[in-house]
Amino acid sequence: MQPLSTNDTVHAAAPKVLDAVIVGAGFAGLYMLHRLRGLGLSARIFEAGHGVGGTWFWNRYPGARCDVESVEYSYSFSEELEREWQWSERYAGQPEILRYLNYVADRFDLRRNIQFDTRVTSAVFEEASAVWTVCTDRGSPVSARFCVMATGCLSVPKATEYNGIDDFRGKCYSTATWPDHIVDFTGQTVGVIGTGSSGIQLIPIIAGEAAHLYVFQRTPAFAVPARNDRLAPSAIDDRKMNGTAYREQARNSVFGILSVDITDRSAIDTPPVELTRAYEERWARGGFSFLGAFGDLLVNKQANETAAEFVRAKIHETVRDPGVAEKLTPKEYPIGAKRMCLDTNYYATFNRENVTLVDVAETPIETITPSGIRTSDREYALDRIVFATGFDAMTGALSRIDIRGRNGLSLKEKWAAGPRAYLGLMISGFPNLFTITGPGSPSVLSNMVLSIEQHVDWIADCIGYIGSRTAGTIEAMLDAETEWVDHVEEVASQTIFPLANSWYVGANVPGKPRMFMPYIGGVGAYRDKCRQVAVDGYEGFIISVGDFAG
Ligand code: NA7
Repeated sequence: MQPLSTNDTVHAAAPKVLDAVIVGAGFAGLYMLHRLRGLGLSARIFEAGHGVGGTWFWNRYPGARCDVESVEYSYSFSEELEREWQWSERYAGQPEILRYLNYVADRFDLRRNIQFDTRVTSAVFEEASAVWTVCTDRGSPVSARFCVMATGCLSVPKATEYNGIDDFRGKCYSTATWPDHIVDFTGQTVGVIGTGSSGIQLIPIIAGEAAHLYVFQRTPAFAVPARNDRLAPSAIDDRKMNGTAYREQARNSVFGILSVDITDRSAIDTPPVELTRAYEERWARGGFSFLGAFGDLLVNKQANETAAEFVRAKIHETVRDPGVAEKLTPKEYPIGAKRMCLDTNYYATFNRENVTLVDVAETPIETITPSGIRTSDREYALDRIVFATGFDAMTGALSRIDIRGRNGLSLKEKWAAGPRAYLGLMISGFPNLFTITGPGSPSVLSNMVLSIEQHVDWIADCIGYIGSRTAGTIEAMLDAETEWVDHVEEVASQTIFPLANSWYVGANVPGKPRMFMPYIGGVGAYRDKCRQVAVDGYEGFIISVGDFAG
């Protein structure tokens, strides 16, 4: 491809056609920019925040921490970067991840092509010229041949479903848009709504500060110990010695996370004493390794129940009040079907005098009042309310942008019954538009950074290939897309994942069509499929070659 310009700067006054617009400056957008610049292309990132980091820029609530181990949840594309950066803990906290992404942005000189504080409002494909016109809330529209959505899977907080927030006299916070300063809960009476990963990380910390904390729980979560710690020197040395091999193994594994360490044993065929021993061993290890204890936990309900029972017993061992323990115990869905949480003092927090669990499945929240929260049986007077209520996952960020493909077709219309994409990478009817970790790819059921790198590399290679043909376009074929969407559904139906009302199926957002969005066929198998598609000349895609006007 002939680069239309190099060294694009965000202040360039003259309107022009960029090679690519990238939306979002998180893990995905930063690496995408680096790869495209490496191809000699002009690219610009638009980023709504005033810094890099994506979800790690916004989710700065106390206790925010990644649940995938730091040595795995990091880029592998640069050996120099791997050598230079040293993680301090087994699981990196949000501040450290944000420092890392800032370091990456500086290290690879990425900021000069990022326009911060700018939200993309629309992206429209102009058929005559085969370019995308991208509008933002700041400045003139920009045209680009390729449009890459690096918008994140968990980046749009779910809208609040309760009335009365504006009348609340205290202060409200959302974990997903936490202020950029320390929020002090000392002496306050606080309510936290939501007990997913964010709530579970935040609750023990607020409990340590607040005069009283009310936890409003709708669905209890399964949580296993995180066992976070400083990274031991031996672990650091081991990574230095064997890091490259570990990365390669991870790329060919099921989740892209080696520490899950899935065995091929079946829980069904294992005698009870051995089952308990295996679960105790994984419980002591900490993290998602718990779900790797047996190979059938995520595909067989009966096997899964043995792990669920083990965790239920642990909750009852930890929480002194049996009534509270019972309310904290999940019974309605298999363990892992909703994202399992990692516990650092979460269950134990309910032994504190200043913490009260409010079961809002039993007594639903009716409204926010000027002085607190009213449930069906009483009002709770509060100084602060924290919403840890989750995200419009996987599709939220895309549906907020008015994206229009061929014949003015809007993505919202196309996805009215649920998201449809080929390999989670491209959408039929939307040429030259790529979605990094889009629906139908392993994404949130994998190591996000590893999956991001795989998508970025595939997209960069594809753009290089298409770009070498004069002003060409690439677009998913409808048949290939349909076949892939059916395959994603079929694979999911053989697992326990669809059995919960989770955000994986869109069940957390009222009115969102129910559809299992991530691909659970395995990161390794998925990579092979993507690689083969490319090797076969982009099988399942239509490539148009030609001179378009403009
Ligand atoms: P999650 O996992 O979606 O958790 C949200 C929590 O908020 C969950 O317990 C929800 O209960 C609860 N919730 C949501 N809406 C309401 C309302 N209206 N009333 C009461 N409770 C509500 O989001 P997180 O931010 O914790 O974690 C998201 C991901 O980030 C996580 O999986 C990791 O991958 C990182 P529900 O289960 O819907 O009954």
